[in-house]
Amino acid sequence: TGYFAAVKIAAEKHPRLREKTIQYGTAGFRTKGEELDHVMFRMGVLAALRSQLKRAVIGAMITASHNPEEDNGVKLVDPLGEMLEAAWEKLATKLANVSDSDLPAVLSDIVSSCGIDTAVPAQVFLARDTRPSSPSLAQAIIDGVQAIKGEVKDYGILTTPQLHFMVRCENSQGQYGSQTENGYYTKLSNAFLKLRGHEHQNERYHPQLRLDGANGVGALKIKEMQKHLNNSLQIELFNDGSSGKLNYMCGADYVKVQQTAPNGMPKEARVRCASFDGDADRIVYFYQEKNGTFKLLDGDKIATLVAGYLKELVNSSGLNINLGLVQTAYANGSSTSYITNELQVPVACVPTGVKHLHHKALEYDIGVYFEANGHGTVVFSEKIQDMVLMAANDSSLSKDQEHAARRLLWIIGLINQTVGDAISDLLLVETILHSKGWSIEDWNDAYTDLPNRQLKVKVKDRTVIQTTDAERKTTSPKGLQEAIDALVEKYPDGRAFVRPSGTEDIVRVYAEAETQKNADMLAHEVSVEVY
Ligand code: 16G
Ligand code: ZN
Repeated sequence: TGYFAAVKIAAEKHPRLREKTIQYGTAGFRTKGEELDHVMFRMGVLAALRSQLKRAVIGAMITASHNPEEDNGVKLVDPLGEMLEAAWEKLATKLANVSDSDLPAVLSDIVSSCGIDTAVPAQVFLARDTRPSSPSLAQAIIDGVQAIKGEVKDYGILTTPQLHFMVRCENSQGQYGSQTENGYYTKLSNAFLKLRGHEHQNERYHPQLRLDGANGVGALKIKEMQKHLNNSLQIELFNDGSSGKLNYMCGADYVKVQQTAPNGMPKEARVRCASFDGDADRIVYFYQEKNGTFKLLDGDKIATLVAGYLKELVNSSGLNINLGLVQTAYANGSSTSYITNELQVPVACVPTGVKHLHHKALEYDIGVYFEANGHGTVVFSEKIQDMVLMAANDSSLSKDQEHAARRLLWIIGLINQTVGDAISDLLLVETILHSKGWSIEDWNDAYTDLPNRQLKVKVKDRTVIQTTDAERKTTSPKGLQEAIDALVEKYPDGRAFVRPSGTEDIVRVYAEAETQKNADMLAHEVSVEVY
């Protein structure tokens, strides 16, 4: 048909020049920017087809998150702002790797097997982070969408979560907010300012924060957000992209993995600091003690702060709401006991990867999820959002109940429920610390992380390692789990697991124990078993 002829012609502009296969993994496609032109074109086509299938706008985000500046990648965003459905990850992988001459046949196959009506108008929302290779890759996506007569709305530079937000707004007919950058800042800042009230300082909370922007898009966008905050929060920005290189010795991943402060920031004791990753979907906090010791407050610390605060509000509101927290095996054992025993919030554990956490969190009325690396958010069921809205305006409730319901309502407005969002999470953490009158030290003192160690082991074939119980136990090779159990047994508060990485050709080992020395020894001993 003419339709596929158009694709064929366009493919001549974006030919597949490399034989190397590439996979749509947990974070979309990701590799060197120069290897991605044909992949982008084909993802433009695929996004348009998915838009026709769903009769909704689909998003395409060009980013490689915390990877080096030379890398790039693309992720597609589903209608409600979620990550792409797993079955389509497979289609994406197939489409990206076929030869140019087989392209029309594979597309034909997708159209017929999914039952896509190609007469339906297609619309794709497109955005990119600040990488130099992104503008030309964006053009390849546009060519892909247009090759099958779809329409593109190109937002230019946005954070990943901002694009997810736009897609959700558009597909929920304005119920979620307005699908513009200004709509995003307005929705979040309105909620933030209401939650903050008039006193910006509260006991040991001070409204000054130092932020590492990873020299990326988050730095640009937090400056925009700040214009809407009326000075209620004073963010001093470092690594704002004006001179440094994206993610180079800075950013949330660097800070978390290296357990150290980023370059380019003053080292001053007891100052509250935060760090975004390259596309602003992760955040970690940190500070330095008086004696110079570096203290990291990662996704687990954020999760416990958020779940604890929401629990207080739910209790005060008197509403019947079930609240739960979702973690992965990497969550520090202390965080899990603290949240279970002290905060009395149920905890679920799922395999690594945002989609598993998000999916599980939807099972609760209010589901909080965070990975230790700083990616996370909160999701609220429709039923609970309606219930909170009613209660916030119900004058028959006690003053305290109504007040708590109103704060819950504003918190719902402050959160980007589609995906982890560093800007939204920052405003949420600042709101809770302000409300409690806490310094960052008060927050950190809630519980003490168990010392832990992560190691990478290179093996011949990592697929021989198979796991169960949310990756906490191995089922293959035979005898490995028994060996790990025997090692763990030797150490007080010991815990260890191994899993094949989803992003690198290695096996990851995690161990925690009462002392750093023991955690290190346990990790080492377990990796010897794996090898
Ligand atoms: C991806 C995941 C991240 C996970 C990481 C684990 C998304 C959007 N990203 O980056 O959540 O923590 O993979 O990597 O799901 P690993 O399998 O190499 O340990
Ligand atoms: Zn990211």
